[in-house]
Amino acid sequence: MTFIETIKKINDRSLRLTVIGGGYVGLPTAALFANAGFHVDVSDIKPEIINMINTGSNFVNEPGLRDIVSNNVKVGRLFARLNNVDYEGTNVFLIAVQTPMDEEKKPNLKYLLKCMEDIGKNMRRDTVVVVCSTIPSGTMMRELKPTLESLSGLRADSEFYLVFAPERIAPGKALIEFTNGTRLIGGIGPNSTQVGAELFKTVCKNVLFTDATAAEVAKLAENTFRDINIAFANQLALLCEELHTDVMTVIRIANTHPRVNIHSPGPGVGGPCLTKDPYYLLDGIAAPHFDIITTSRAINDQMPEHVVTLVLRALSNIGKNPAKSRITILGVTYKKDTDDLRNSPAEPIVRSLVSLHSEVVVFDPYCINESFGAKRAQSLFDAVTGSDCIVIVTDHSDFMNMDLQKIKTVMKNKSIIIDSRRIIDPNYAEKAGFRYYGVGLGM
Ligand code: SAJ
Repeated sequence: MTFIETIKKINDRSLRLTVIGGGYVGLPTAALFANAGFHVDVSDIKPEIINMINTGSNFVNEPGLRDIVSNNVKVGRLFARLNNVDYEGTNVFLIAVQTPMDEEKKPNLKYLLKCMEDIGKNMRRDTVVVVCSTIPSGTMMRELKPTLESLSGLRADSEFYLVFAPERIAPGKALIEFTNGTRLIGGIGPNSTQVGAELFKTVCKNVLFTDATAAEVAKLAENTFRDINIAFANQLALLCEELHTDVMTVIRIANTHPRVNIHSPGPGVGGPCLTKDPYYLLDGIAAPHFDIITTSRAINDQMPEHVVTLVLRALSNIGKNPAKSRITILGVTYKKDTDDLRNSPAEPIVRSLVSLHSEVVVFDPYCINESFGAKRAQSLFDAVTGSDCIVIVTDHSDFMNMDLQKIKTVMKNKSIIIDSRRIIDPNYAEKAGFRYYGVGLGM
């Protein structure tokens, strides 16, 4: 097959795809390519993922995804296989396996390298290999290209194609961001970029041609930029608490400047990306003398403890003992209106309060199975009844318009709200009879 024939076969959908990893990134990827007309196999090491896909259900809670999965399974375009390494017949590999960070904050690429080994040993001429997993800068040229070349005996960019096409989808908006957002296509050479772009054009409205290393750095830079911006907002919040002013007012008025866009402070940064990508950006780079990146990580990582400090200060101001107080945590997920618990700042907040022997009760309408060692309530009213203090940890829509007057009637006297997300109007809370404390609100 020539380069031109590969492009033609993408456009007539006659290439067969295997997506390795059927999780948060792999499943939407597989579903959308199947929906675009390709035959797609998903390979995963977890039997529950295989069963869920093949029965037309799915575990990734993304609007619209279940229907696309089940429709394409029904018509036979999407199929999942357990740990499938029978790559006979696969023309395109899309790799979406996890690339987790270890305890020393170093990248663990063992799943990705295992994929490379399996693919490299089995691939033929004209195979297309696309890496979607997040990887440290330089991995494609330094590690993946030579590995595939030596295992296959083929030359990259002329005899097979190798592309880095990072995912940039936010949980809860995966399908819309996948199809409408700009997809970076970074080939290890011009032919790879061209083939990758042609492939992604079948599902994405906008593709951007670049090279593999630029795409790697850009992917990591996006999340690092966001983490640094949030760290700045958090530092401003702490500063405003000392200066007895309100960070929300400060940010709102500063953001009226046409070139300023300060993010929001909060209880800390969670999720799988912003907590990891800054370290991947720095991986393998000589430690710089001044480093805004790890400093920002440290600022964001201290925010859960700051929320606990606010709780203790608020209780102490009214003479209540934390060990004799009932504390209600609203929200356990790291992100609003999702069921995603990964690296949620709720976990250190809850565990710290439990360790102080407070009676901690959590309620999250999106996630009723996890409580990080605290009690679990089935409803908002169960959670607040008899409580001394409400701590808002996740900015779920459900918590934005709570009837505080009604809630106050079932709480203990001198009740407190700690609003780590600043989603409640302090005047409204105080009118309802609460003592209100917010991250970044100096009193
Ligand atoms: N957060 C704040 N203040 C803010 C914004 C967010 O405290 O102003 C917190 C959130 O509450 C959350 C954390 O930051 O705990 C991360 O949430 P997020 O919405 O910033 O991002 P993720 O991790 O869900 O998704 C990010 C996105 N990247 C960017 O927005 C640059 C997404 O587009 C990426 O696809 C995703 O990382 C990824 O997979 O890399």
